[in-house]
Amino acid sequence: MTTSTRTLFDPVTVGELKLANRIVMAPLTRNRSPDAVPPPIVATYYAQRASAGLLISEATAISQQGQGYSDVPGLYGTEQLDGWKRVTQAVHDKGGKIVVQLWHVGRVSHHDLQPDGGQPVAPSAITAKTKTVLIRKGVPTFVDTSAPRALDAQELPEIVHSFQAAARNAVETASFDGVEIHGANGYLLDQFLKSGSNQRTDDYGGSIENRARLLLEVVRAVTAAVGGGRTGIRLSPVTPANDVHDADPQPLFDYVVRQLAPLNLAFIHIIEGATGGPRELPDRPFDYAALKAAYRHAGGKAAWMVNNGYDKALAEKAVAEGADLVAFGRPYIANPDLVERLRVNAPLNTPDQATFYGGGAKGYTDYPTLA
Ligand code: 8OZ
Repeated sequence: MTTSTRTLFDPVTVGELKLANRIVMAPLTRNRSPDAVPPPIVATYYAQRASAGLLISEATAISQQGQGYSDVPGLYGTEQLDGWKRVTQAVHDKGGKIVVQLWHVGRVSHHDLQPDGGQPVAPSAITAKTKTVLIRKGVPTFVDTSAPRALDAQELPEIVHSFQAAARNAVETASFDGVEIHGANGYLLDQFLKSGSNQRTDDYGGSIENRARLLLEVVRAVTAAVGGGRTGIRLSPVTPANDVHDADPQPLFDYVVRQLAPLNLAFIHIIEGATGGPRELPDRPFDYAALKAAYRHAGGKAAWMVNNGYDKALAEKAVAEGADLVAFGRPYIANPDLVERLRVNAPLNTPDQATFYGGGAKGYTDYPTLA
């Protein structure tokens, strides 16, 4: 539950987490973790941003099968967990809170990144018209994703287990404050949800209930391991990211949030519109107020986190109208002291697109603070 004060800068309790303010650093893929291990500079980067009420880590693979881009971090090996431990320690030393985003990319991968060079996995054998990033000789290159194979239903419990094990390791071994399940942006769980990528005829395809089944199994397994109060989920009802599309998203997502209501999650994180793009899509209308109402009417008490294209004015309006948390993505790349800048209405540094994915300190830990 949240406190009754309603400004961006007030402390708020979210599940088990006591946050200093309502400003969240959104998950941002930066491709600076060779061999899936976050090196020390990653700790520096997150610690620089620790004044956010909550940091959500970049998407982090729960298994090698769940990996889809070069040099993104993982949570499935000892060295990976040690690397993350360095990050959580640095953030906690600055008084910050950090959750890790649990990621399985599904079909958004390349065979070079898969175990034994095999095909990526998906609900159905439909190739996504999208690109992934491979870093070749240090140069990030966008390449087509590889044709996936359809998962056998018998493989799904192992995937649920991988989410659960990653969550447990994240909290118990790497000392994260919690986890966010990546259910958005056209990755595995979103691929199952949406009719354009899920043409299964078994218990995991067809009806809304069936398409939502894997996501809900994952949420139940993760909350059983780390507690609902340390678990959030990110959803993107209408994003076209990674070539996902649903024929009728409103009843699908209303159903999903109603099912999430009894699980006592810490937060529900909604991407409004096209991820990193327009907040309104004329060909994909969606009623976010109705979504939130469906969740609250079903008894859901999690903090409601909104994201996509927010500036201070829009964020203040959202909070005044009942959003509990606002996640900022791109502004956090270039403004480690975003909370302070928003507080004093300071100008924001502009992020440099050329250094988003891959590389070292340049465009990563070298953005200036006000002081
Ligand atoms: C940008 C580049 C690579 C991955 C997402 C994890 O969209 C991502 C991502 C974003 O959720």
